[in-house]
This record gives sequence, structure tokens and C-alpha cells, in this order.
Amino acid sequence: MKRIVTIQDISCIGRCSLTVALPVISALGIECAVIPTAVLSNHTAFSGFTFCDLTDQITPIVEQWQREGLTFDAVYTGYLGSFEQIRIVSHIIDVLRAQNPALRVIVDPAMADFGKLYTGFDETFAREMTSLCKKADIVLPNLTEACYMLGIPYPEHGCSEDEYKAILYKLSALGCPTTVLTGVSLRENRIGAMSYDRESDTYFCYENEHLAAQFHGTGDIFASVVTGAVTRGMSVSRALTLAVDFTLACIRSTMADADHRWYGVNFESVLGQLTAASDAMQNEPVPGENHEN
Ligand code: PXL
Repeated sequence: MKRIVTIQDISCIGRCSLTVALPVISALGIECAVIPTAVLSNHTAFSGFTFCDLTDQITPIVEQWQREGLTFDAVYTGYLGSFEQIRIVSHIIDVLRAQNPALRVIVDPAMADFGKLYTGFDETFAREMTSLCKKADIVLPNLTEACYMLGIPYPEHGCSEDEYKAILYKLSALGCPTTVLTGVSLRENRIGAMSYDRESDTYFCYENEHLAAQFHGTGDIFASVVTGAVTRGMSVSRALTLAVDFTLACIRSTMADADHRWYGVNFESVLGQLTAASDAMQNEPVPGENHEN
């Protein structure tokens, strides 16, 4: 079984970061190790929150794993709370890559959405995130995060296909071979993701229905599905398709629940779709793709 380590906060209430990464990656048939970077009472979109910083735990946890001889197939980073955490996580990527040269590094620069940075972040932090993206195999910003990382204005009224492509191309110049932009909408009532693969110089886009609702945590769900799927050997384009469809299923199930909560999506009721996708990957290896035995 593949093993991933995900490095991000645990928001005790909020259906984001570790509380979605763990179930999603597990449902995809992968062992999911965690390094919690901070414990928050709830995510930062609530009116207030407690924050217990765990920066000093990150390196000792990894050093102990080194002593045990534990290795990883992938590292997936999400919300990080400080410059120091970015620096430490960047070093950990070097250490784990030295141990496993085939390590896949997936970076979700979770720090902004809907044109605004999350509480507690500023523009210099956003620029610093680019240093982590340089070490990644796949980066998955939304449009807001991409604009902050590139230091360009957020296009309030959306983008044309060429504008999305230009953003992806500029992001890839930061040094990451595969860049994925989430929240891409080329056609009315459609939304999805677009990727750029630097080696083959090709773009890929997949959209599905755009429902008139916005929920927190969907970026974390999307990134967790992509991470799990590519670690299981899926191509990036198939992983994006699965992640777009699953994120839509989460939003649908949330909207169908009259008592739904504002702070996150009802991913629990559709998690079986990922278990099914995981079983299908086991049973129907796709020719030319790097599948497990
Ligand atoms: O979903 C991203 C996220 C993760 N972690 C924390 C957050 C947010 C978004 O607001 O506040 C603590």
C-alpha cells in the first residue's frame, strides 16, 4: 500500500485541511500519515478561533520517522501558518526526497479564495509560498492564490481561456512541472480545473456543472483527491476529472441537506464514490499508466 504524509493544520471543526485529507486519502486506498502544523478550534472563516502552533513538533516527528526507517511515496502540503513553517516543510521535502528519489510532492498553497487572503496572511507570505511551489511536482492553487503568487490583480469578472493558460504558464515558470488551476470556468454554468504540463507543453481542462453555492473546504477536498489519485498511479488528467466530479458530488449532497452547515461540505455521504474509484484502480489498470500490482 502506498503511504503519503500530509502536512497541514487540524481545524477541530470546519471540515477542512486534515479532517478532510485523512478520510479522502484513506478512501482512495492509501495510508495517510499526518503532521499537524497547528491545532485550531475551527477554521479561520469563523468569527474567532484558538490557535496552538506546533511548529516545534514538525522536525522531531520527521527525525523520529527517519530513525524508524519510514519512507513515503508522496508529500502533500496544505495550509501552513508561518514563514518558518514554509522553510521547515521545504527542508523536510529535501530530506524525504533524498530517501526516495521517486517522491511526489503536491503543494496546495491554501491561503486565499474569492479574491481575498485568509485571515492572518499578507502578500509577502503569498510570495514566500512560491519557494515551496518550486520544489513541487504538482501545485494546485485556485485563481486567487495564483494571482497572489504571481503578484497580478485578481480578475473579478473571470478569465478567457487564453488568460487562464497565461496564468498557468507563468506559474509553471516558478519551477513546478505540473500546474493545476482550480475554479476554472470557460463556459456558463460550468466549473472545473485546468492543468499545464511543462514537459509536453500541453494544457488539459475539465469542467462539470457549476452549482450556485460556495462552501469552504472544497479546495482541500479537490487537492486531497488529486494527491491520492496520482499517488495510486492515475494520470493528472484522470485525477483532475475524478477530483472535479467528486467535489461536485460533495456540493450536491450538501445542498440536498436542508440542515447543512455553512462551514464545509457533506463529503461523508459521498465518500463511497472514492472507495469505488479506488477499487476500480486496483481491478482495471489502465495501459501505459503506473499502476500498483
Ligand atoms: O480550507 C483551507 C483552510 C485550512 N485551514 C485553515 C483555514 C482554511 C480556510 O479558511 O482557515 C485553518
